Amino acid sequence: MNLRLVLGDQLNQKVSSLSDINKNTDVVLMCEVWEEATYVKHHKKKIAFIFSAMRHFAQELKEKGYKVHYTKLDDPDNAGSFSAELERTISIYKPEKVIITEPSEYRVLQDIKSLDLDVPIEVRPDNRFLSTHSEFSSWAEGRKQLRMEYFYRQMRKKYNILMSGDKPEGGEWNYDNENRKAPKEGLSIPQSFMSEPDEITQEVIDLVSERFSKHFGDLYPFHFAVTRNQALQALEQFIKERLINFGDYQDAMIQGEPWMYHSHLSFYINCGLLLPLECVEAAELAYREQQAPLNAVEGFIRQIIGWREYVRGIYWLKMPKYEDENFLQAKRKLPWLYWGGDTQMNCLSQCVKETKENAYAHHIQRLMVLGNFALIAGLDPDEVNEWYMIVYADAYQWVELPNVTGMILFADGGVLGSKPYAASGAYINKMSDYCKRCRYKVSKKNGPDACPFNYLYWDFLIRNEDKLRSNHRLTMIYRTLERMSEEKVEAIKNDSKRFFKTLDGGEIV
Ligand code: FAD
Ligand code: DLZ
Ligand code: SF4
Repeated sequence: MNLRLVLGDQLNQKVSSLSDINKNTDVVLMCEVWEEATYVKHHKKKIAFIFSAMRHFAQELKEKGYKVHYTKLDDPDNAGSFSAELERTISIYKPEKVIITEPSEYRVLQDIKSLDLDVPIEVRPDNRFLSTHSEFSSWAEGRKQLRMEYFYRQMRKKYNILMSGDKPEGGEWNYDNENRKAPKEGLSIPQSFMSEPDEITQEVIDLVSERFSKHFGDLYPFHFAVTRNQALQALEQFIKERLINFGDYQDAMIQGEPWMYHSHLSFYINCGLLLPLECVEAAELAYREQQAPLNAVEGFIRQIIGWREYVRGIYWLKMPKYEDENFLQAKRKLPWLYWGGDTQMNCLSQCVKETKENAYAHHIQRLMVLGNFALIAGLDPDEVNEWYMIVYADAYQWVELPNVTGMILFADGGVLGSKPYAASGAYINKMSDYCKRCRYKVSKKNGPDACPFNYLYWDFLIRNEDKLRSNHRLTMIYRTLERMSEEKVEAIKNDSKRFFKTLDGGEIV
C-alpha cells in the first residue's frame, strides 16, 4: 500500500498525489497540526476555513470509498507537525511508499525533503497550477527584465484563451486602461456568496475559538464556502452577478463595501476547492455568450493566468533568497494600527477593519492603501510579510511573498515590477470615498492637517534617491522634485519627521 499525504491547500480530487490511488489498499493522510497553524498566528477565520474545508474534503473522499486517516487538531495522539504525523502514520500502516504533491511553499518542501524516513517518498509536480517550474524558468532565462505582460501572453496562447486564431480577442492583449473607473454613487453591488456553517464547520469554529483566542481577527460571522460544491456555486454567482462590472470598478474602493465586484475566489482556488482553469473557462464562456464585456473578462483572466502564475513563477525562481530581500533597507516596525489600533487616517482604518472582520481585502486595498503606506513609511519587509501572511485567508507564502516583497515594497529591487507603486493621497481620493470622512485633508500638501500620504510620498523619494534615481520610470518624478523650492522640500521633511516621531512613539496618527 501507499500512503498519500494531502495538505490543507491540496483539496481537490484531481490533485496529482491521488491520480492513481488504489481505493482498496492505499490510505490518504490528512492532518491538522499545531505547528502549521501557529508558525505565524493566522487569522482565526483563516484557520477555521482551512480546517473546515479539510474535514469536508476528507468526508467527500470517504463517501467515495477512499480510506482516509484524518488527524484532528485535538486528537490525543496528534504529533503536532507534518513530519511527526507522517512518521507516526508510517509506523501504523507500514506503506511501501509515501506519495505527495509538491507542497506549494518552499518551507514545507524543505521539511519534507529533509525527512529521514524508512520508506521512499515520491514528490509529484503540483498540477493545481497552469505552468511548471521548468516552463517558467525557461521563459525567464536570458531576459533582462521579467514582466508579467509577456508571460501572460504566452499563457493565453498556451491554453488558447480569449484568442481569435493566433491574435488576441478584440485585437489587444490587455484592456486595463478601461478598468480604472472611479466609484460612483448609487452603485448596486450584489451580495457576496455566503454559506451557513453546518455541524462540521460549527465544531471547527468552536475549536478555533477555544484554542486560538489570542490570534488576530473575527471568527464570526463565518460564511466561506467549505466544500467543492459550495465553491462552484460561488464561482457561478460571481460569473452571473459581478463579472459584468469587475473590469470597470476593479480599482475602486467604497467605504462599507469590502467585496465590490471582485470574485472572492482566491480562498477557494488557493486551497484547491476550485481549479484556476475552470474559473477562467467560465469567464470566457460568459464573454462568448455575451453575458460580460471583454474588458471585464480579459481583466479577470489576466489576474489568474497572468499574475497568479507569474508570482508563483518568481517565487520558485528566487527562493530561498527572496525571503531576505530588503533593497531599500527599510527598517521601521509595523505600527499598531495594522492590528486595529486607532488611527485618524480613514483609508487605513477602513481597510484594517475589513481585514479583521473578513480575512479579506481586495487588491487595491492591499496594494494602494495598506501596501502603499508600508512602502512610503519604510516598514521592515519581514514584519510586513508576516502581517500579510497572517491576516488574509488566501495567504500562502508562494503568493503572499512576491506580492509583498516584490509588488508593494520593491524590496527585490525590481525583479517582479519595474517601479515602486508609491502614490500620494490623490490616488486614494480618486479611487475611493475614504477621504470625505477623514480627519486629514487630502487637498492639503503640508502641515498638521495635510494628508500624510502627500508628504510621505515625496519624503520616500527623497530618502531613497540613491537607489531609485536611476530608474527610468521615475525620471519625470525626480525632475519634479528637482524643481521644488527648498522651502517646500524642507516642509516635506519636517512634516514627515513629525509624523514618524508620533508613529514610532506609539501615538495615534
Ligand atoms: P479578484 O480581484 O477577483 O481576482 C481574481 C483572481 O485573480 C484572484 O482570486 C486571484 O486568484 C488572482 N489574482 C489577482 N491578483 C493577483 C496577484 N497579484 N497575485 C496572485 N493572484 C492574483 N493573493 C492571494 O491569493 N493570496 C495572498 O496572500 C495575496 N497577498 C497579496 C498581498 C498584497 C500586498 C497584494 C498587493 C496582493 C495580494 N494578493 C494575494 C493578490 C490579490 O490581492 C488577491 O488575489 C485578491 O485580492 C483576492 O481577491 P479576489 O479573489 O476577490 O480577487
Ligand atoms: C494554512 C494551513 C493551516 C493553518 N493549517 C494546516 C494544517 O493544520 N494542516 C494542513 O495540512 N495544512 C494547513 N494549512 C495549509 C498549509 O499551510 C499548506 O498546505 C502548506 O503550507 C503548503 O505548503
Ligand atoms: Fe487616507 Fe489621506 Fe484620504 Fe485620509 S485624506 S483617507 S489619510 S488618503
